[in-house]
Amino acid sequence: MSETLIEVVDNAGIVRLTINRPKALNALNSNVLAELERVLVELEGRDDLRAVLITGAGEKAFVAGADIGEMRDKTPEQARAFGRQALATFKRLETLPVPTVALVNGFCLGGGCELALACDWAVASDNALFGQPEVLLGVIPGFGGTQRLPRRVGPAMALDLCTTGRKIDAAEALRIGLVNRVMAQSELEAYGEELTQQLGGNGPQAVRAAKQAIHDGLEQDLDSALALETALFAFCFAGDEQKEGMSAFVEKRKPSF
Ligand code: DAK
Repeated sequence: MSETLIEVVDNAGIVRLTINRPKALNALNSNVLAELERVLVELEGRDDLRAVLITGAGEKAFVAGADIGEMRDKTPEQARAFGRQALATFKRLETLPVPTVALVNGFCLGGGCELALACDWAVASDNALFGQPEVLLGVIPGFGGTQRLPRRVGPAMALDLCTTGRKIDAAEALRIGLVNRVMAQSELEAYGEELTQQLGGNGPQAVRAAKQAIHDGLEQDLDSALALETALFAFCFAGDEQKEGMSAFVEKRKPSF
């Protein structure tokens, strides 16, 4: 029987995905990417989806990058196809309508860092190492790193990381805004669970609207983006969720979403 490359655990719409190639530090080869895409396509259509967490198997790595052995002999055309496959998959992850959390439990390099960048949240263990070391291999990031990294941390730091290939520790990743939280590795799992439960417990329509407003708004000029916010704000009043949330506050009870 073939190995499960992406383990999926679904707890009432809070879905945990584990990239399962620990012997290769969860490096992304075409099979992993194809399997990830298949799983994401299934998740895309689900109305009951609340949050998605993605992590790497084992205690050493989130993802140590694209699979170097697989890439080594590629022609430019094959490299283009590989890059397109990964970009399409990462776009699916980025545009899932619910919050996505990268739980970074170790090496987060190259394509691994790019995978984390395609998530809304990144939470890291204090032994995690981040970087875009592609120039050390004679290439550049090919899974969105040259575009998502500057949008996350600014062009100066993105240029620093992409042209030196240096690795940064979790504390520096936190300082530059690459990750949201850093903690001891022993606390990471519990925090991931707590965070996704928290995200999943909030009003699902409102959480989706907040994500859409931020993601889509960043692609627009400010006036259009503010108009989008108003439209989504008004949309929140169209369903039961806002009535329940505000009634619960007035009635001094917890909302039931
Ligand atoms: N690919 C394939 N195998 C990898 C790997 C990777 N990225 N990273 C680690 N492994 C494998 C190692 O080969 C080793 O396998 P065995 O020898 O045991 O069979 C196993 O994982 C354990 O690794 P190490 O023995 O090296 O473990 P260490 O603790 O000593 O070192 C390390 C850990 C993460 C520092 C080291 O493994 C390392 O430097 N790994 C490579 C990190 C890296 O350079 N990542 C970026 C890869 S490039 C594109 C353009 C560019 C890209 C993609 C597409 N297009 C335009 C299409 C590039 C993307 C990248 O991500």
